[in-house]
Amino acid sequence: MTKTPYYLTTAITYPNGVAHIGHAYEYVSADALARFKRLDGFDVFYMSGTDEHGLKMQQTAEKEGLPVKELVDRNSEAIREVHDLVGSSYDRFMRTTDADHYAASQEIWRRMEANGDIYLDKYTGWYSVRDEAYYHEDETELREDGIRYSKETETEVTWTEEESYFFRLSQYQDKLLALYQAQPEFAAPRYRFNEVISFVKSGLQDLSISRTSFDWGVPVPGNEKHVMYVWVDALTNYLTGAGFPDQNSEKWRYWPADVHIIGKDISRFHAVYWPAFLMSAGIELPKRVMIHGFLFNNGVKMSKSLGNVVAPADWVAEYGLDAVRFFFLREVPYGQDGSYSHEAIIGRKNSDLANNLGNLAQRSLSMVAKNCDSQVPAAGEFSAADTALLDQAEALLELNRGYFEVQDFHRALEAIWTVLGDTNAYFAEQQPWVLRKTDPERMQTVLYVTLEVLRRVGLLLQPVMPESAAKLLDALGVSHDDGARDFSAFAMVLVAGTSLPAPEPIFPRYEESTSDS
Ligand code: ME8
Repeated sequence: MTKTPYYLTTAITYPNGVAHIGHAYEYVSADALARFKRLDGFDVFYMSGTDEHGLKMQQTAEKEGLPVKELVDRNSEAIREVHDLVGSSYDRFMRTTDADHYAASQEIWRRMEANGDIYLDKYTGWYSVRDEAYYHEDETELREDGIRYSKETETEVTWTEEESYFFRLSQYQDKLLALYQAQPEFAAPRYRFNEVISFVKSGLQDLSISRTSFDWGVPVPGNEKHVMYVWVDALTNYLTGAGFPDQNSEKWRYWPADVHIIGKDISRFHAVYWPAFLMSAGIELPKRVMIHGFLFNNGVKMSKSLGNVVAPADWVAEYGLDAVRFFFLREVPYGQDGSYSHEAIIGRKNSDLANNLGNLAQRSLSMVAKNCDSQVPAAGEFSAADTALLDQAEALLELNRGYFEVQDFHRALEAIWTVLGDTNAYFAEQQPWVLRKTDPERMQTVLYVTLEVLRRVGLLLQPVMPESAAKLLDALGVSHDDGARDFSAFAMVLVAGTSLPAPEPIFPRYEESTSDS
């Protein structure tokens, strides 16, 4: 049976610096979705990468005294290392300096031009290099320091006057509004999508899409004095990944993308400019743009000047990778802004992971080791309580599918932890340690039910905590073969008599170090 293609992307990170914890958040959330879909039998293509052109990159290189290609090579590699560090299982790491990306960008340009949507004129107005974005005068303000800033992003803007190609964005207002009407799920969450819709309703002006004052970009076909505005080539990376313009490429099966995962600061580029470019070029639109929120350090924005920028490697070293991944996806409702603190992370690690899951696994597996000859026990007849719990665990797959489909990661995890809470209550109520003496057969059934719930939980936790979930499944004697670890294994059950390894703690508690150093 051929698998259904599923294409998801993150934003491509600017390699003008290193990737911080906000970037890692984006990679981990996309990765969890990619892993979920793979386990659920889809033909997944998950792409991330780096956005290497534009004035910002050129200026950063000048400041560092490096040729710009050297800067982007170095930083792109460091960003890829952060992906690897956080277990991000990308299928391609796109670099916009890759040769096939030049070809794709020039082709989309030609198609927009052929459609009559590109013309040459002169741009006069404000530009933020930090944001790589144009602003209208009324979107900026002159501050006391004599510098003009973008009101929305608080970045410095500079006056720009140059010959430029323009894209007839103004012609797309009605078409975009019709798209939003026809596809209410085109962007999410709703409140962020509404901001986009208001922006479009307020009127669209043509967009400057080329620059002549520097050359670090993709040359405009037919006029090499110009390089493309960095966002034209950046957005096109999603097509490059799908083999564009070669529609006979085996990669083309992935287009249109199922979801672009991006942060709230770039929703306008993805939900306004991008569909307009694609409509103009006669290319199918992506199905969904999922806009996540920002992570704040104890409620405060991360910034170099405040010295509160967190390196993903520090967190992984301090808390362990899976606890960090779990925290990202459990703590903050996806789409909303969120805050992190040391206390919040160890709260999740100790309460959800060590207590509710780790202890349950450890207690039940130790009893099995001692009293059932280290083998999956045989279940007798199920009581109403047994059946209710097993049914709840079974239902988790459909629930998780629904939540992952709309990137509601915290709800998916919440549902799993509700079942774990009920399983802990069941374990306490059934008292298998008492049954050991009074009714050993019933004890076996209770342990079997507990292990079977843990197996289903272990299967579903693989996308979020790959390493720990694998350990849990190992401890339950789940085979690595025959699809026993993908979601089709929801149709199976644990087999009595399967031998189990000696139980080892899987989710250790975080202990505060007592030294004052
Ligand atoms: O915008 N919390 O690149 P970028 C959560 N190159 N997410 C955050 C964040 C935070 N504190 N800070 C940044 C760009 N992000 C463009 C994208 S796509 C064709 C081009 C997110 O390196 C941000 O919202 O500034 C974006 O989705 C991603 O990190 C890369 O940001």
